[in-house]
Amino acid sequence: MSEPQPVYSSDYQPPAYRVTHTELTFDLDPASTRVDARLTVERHPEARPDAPLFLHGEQLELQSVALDGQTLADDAYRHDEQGLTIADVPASFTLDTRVRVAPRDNTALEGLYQSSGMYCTQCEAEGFRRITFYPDRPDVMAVFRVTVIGDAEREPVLLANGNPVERGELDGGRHFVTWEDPHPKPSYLFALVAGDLECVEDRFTTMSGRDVTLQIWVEEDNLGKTDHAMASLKRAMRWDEDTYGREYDLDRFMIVAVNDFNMGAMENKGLNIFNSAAVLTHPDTATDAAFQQVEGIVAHEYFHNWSGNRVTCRDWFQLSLKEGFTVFRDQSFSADINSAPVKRIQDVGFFRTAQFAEDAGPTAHPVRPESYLEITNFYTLTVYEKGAEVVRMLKNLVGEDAFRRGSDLYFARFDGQAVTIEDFVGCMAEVSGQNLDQFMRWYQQAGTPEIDAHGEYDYVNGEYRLTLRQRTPVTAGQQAPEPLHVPVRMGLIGTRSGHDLTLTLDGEKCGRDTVLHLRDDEQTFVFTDVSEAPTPSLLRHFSAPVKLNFPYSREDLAFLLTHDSDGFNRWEASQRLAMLALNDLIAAHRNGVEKVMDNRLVEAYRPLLTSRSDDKAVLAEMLRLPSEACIAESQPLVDVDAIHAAREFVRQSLALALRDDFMAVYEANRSDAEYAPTPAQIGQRSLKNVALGYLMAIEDEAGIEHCRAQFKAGQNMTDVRQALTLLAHSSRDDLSEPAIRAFGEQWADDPLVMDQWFSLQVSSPQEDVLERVKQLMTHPAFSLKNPNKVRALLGTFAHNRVNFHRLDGAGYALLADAVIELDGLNPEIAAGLMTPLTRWRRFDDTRQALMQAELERIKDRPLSTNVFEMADKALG
Ligand code: B3K
Ligand code: ZN
Repeated sequence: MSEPQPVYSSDYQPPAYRVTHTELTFDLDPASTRVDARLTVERHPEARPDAPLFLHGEQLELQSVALDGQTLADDAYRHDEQGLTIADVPASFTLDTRVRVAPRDNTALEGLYQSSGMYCTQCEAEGFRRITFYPDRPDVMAVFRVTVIGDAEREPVLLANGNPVERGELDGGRHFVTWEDPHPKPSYLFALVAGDLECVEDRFTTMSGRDVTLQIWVEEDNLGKTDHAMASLKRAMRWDEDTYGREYDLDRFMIVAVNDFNMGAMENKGLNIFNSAAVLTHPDTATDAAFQQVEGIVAHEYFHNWSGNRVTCRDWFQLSLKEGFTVFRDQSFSADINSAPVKRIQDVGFFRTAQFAEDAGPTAHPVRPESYLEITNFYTLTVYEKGAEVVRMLKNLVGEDAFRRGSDLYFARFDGQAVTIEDFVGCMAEVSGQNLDQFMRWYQQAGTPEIDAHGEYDYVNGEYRLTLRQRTPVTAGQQAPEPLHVPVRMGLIGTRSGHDLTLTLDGEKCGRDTVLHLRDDEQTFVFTDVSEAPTPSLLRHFSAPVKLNFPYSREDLAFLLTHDSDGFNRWEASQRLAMLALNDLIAAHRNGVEKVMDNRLVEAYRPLLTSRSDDKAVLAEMLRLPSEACIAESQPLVDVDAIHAAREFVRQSLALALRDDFMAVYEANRSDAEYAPTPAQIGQRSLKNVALGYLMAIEDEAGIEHCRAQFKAGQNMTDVRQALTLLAHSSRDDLSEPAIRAFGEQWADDPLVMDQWFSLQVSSPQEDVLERVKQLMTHPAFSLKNPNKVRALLGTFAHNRVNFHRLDGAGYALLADAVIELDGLNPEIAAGLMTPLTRWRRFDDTRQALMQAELERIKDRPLSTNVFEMADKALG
């Protein structure tokens, strides 16, 4: 195979031909599905008359091509690995092609494939070219009419985008349904589903009074697991009307759950296809976290109907135009209907761990990348989550009101078009009158900016001078990063009074909380009329995706932890305080010095445990120590063992010192109330389970009894799974093994619960985990062909810090073997799985050498472009 060629953003050319109408007929068969396509094609008025027509097409068995009804001879076109080129075509014409594809053999799960016997599709980004010959690019938008023919018994349900317009019986026990989608769409939004499915139906009346049918299609056994997704969908539809003025635009909205799916879900027009893990819930089988995830993903895909479908991307470099904006929209939705501070704390906690790591590694790229080998590798935390942070900053910069006017303008002006990030930001600049040119660098520069801050209080003049200095690290392809426009939300808290002080900046009063605009490398902000020495509360709500350094003392942090009026920053203070203690212990471990617990952390925790705060979820987050991965991000070089030892030491010291308080919290927060995924209940369970975790860290006898009882009698999966995880991770086999066995037997027939069973076993800190992974790979419920299983078992293991990074390299070898094998089946999942190996430069010499060797072993194989690109970048 020839070496894959990069695609560059700067090479963009508008399409020479557009397709106005696309008519497809699928005659379904597992081994040989016939796909007939009739495209109505027009040459772009500005294209050269001799421009050839190019249609993408991969892994298609071509049977015939006809232009305006005339079958083309073999020498009238060229057919190669990439597609079909016809040199000589008129200005407008129809093109008929017939191809065959084999859904049964499609293990990559891109294009048309089979999952648990049903047919389904995944076309974003470039899967449609595995279905038929087509200009498979988002800036070609057509109206689709689709006929699906299947076996009336095996596939009683035949779905595609839009509305059904015709159906009927055919010979040989076959039947068909024809669907029409009136909204022009790019090929990546095409979808088809066929199988033996049942549906749960509901209705929604839109703000203009239109009646919409809502359907969730599932396998019969799962009919009892759709309530929460349906309720979430209706909430999301209402929220988008209230918050963005966006109304749904078809007569029906369908969701289908499939078991084999590469990611969470896909926003195909009117026919969203979901990983069953992202739609099915039941209190007995899904945790609170899963309920919240389903709510967020259902909303996310629904919101794409406007941010993505009605207004789409000109090319795949603009991916964050739809993804960053839609993640921001789903985060805002979840914050609005749940606890807003907790949502922000959880999102930021994840972001700073995972996206910061990506931004600091060899696969770092800007929110809008400039080149790629394989676009599938760019559905990243940077494009999605950092992209969402950039939209959040925009909103903070232009203000709530202008942001809404800007989004209204964007949707109105570009409805039905394929556009760029400039078009979006341009609307915000236009309505707000602000110059956002410098802001655009957020889309162009990779790497996490660092801000060093320091402040000085001048008693005599009542002035506080805050100096902020920013720098963005050099990353591949970006040697001289330029200063960014950074919104820094902040307040000053009077150290004596404990209250937010009124701020006066440049002679202007600006309330008790303001946004500083940092634009230069270094800027000093002078606050006047500062009546008492303040402690600054900086980067409130994490107002920019940066690392902020401020020389806070432990006393400052203990003070902020109780007095900051911003709930997010109270949590932030708890994490910073814990980090100071952890850093001392990491150093002690490395230097072989005896570890001593920082009593100030204990004293900061004590009042939290007795507080009557009604936001139990925030409290739970404050009591949770930073994860090992999060701690690792703050270290210049990752010392896996020292981090683990330090964190365990802090956990156990806190548990010993505050044992009775943790026990009291645990006991006070048990409840017999019927399960509901409400913020209040979720917060209470979360706090109770954090307390149980501390008790189990010291294997407290009464704690163990509580844990066993909770496992046996738990009223919901949240409690059962938490108890099981604690038992499974304990050092005592008599606690772990019987519980693991009982749970595995009880849930053997439920694939989503078995995913949890795989995952909780291999996230254990105990030493036998690698052997367990190997053994579980042979378990009948495991399959390398199912992405959820791969993520649950191998993905979880690769994030198990102590066990994946074993000093003998066996963890790395196991992952590399899996990547190689999986690459032959599903390149997208294989490439994602190898991410932890790409971070090799962050570790000690021994581990670096071992990881590098595995990457080289991978790279020496014949590979998919996906895995090649990852290995090449990692080693490059
Ligand atoms: N847009 C899809 C992602 C498709 C990824 C394809 N490899 C899901 C989402 O972001 O909503
Ligand atoms: Zn999305």
